[in-house]
Amino acid sequence: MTNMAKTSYQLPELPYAFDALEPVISAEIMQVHYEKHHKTYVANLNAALEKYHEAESKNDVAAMIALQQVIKFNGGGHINHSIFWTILAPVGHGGGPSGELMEMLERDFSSFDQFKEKFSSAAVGVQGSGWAWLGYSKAMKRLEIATCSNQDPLSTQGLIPVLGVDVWEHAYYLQYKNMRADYVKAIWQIFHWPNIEARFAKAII
Ligand code: MN3
Repeated sequence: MTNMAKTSYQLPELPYAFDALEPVISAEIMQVHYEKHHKTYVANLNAALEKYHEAESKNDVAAMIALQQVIKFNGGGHINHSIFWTILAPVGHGGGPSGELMEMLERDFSSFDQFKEKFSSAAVGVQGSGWAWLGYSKAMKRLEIATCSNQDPLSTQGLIPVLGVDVWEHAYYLQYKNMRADYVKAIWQIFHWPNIEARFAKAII
C-alpha cells in the first residue's frame, strides 16, 4: 500500500480576478463557476480516484468499472474548465487569431467569419449541458468543430482541444438567463488568442 500511486488533482489558479472578464462574464458567475463548480469536480475526481485505487488494490474489477462514469464526468469537468479559464482574457487583452492557426482556420472553414458562424451555431445548438470545441484532428491533419455532452472531454472524439466554450447554464444563466446565443456572441470579445495559438502549435507537432 505504501508505494501505491496517490493522485491528487488541484484546482488551478485562475489567471485573473473574478471581475476581469466583465462585462462579458460577471464576477458573480466567475466566482460560482470557479469556486463551486470547478472545485467540486476536483474534489469528486480525487474522491473517486481514491476509491478506484482501493478497488484496484483489491482486484475488484466490478467496483473499478462502477467508478468509471464518475471519473469521466468529474475528470472531464476538471480538464475542460482548466482549459476554459486560460483561453479567456479581459476585453481588449486577448488579441486576435493569426499565423498558422489563422491559415488553417481559413483553409478548413473558408474564412474566419465562417468558422465563427459555424462554431457559434454549434455552441448554441448543444442540447442540454455540454461544450463546443474547436479541435485538431491529428489523423486528418485539420481543424474540426465538435460538441460534447455533459463533461465528456474532447479527447473522447479523437480531437485535441484548441478552443472551447462551456455552454452549461451555470456558465451564463445568472447574467444571460435563457439567452445562450447572447452569451456565445459576447464571448468572442474575451478569447485569449495567444493561449489558443499555443494549444494549436502544440497539437500539430
Ligand atoms: Mn462549467
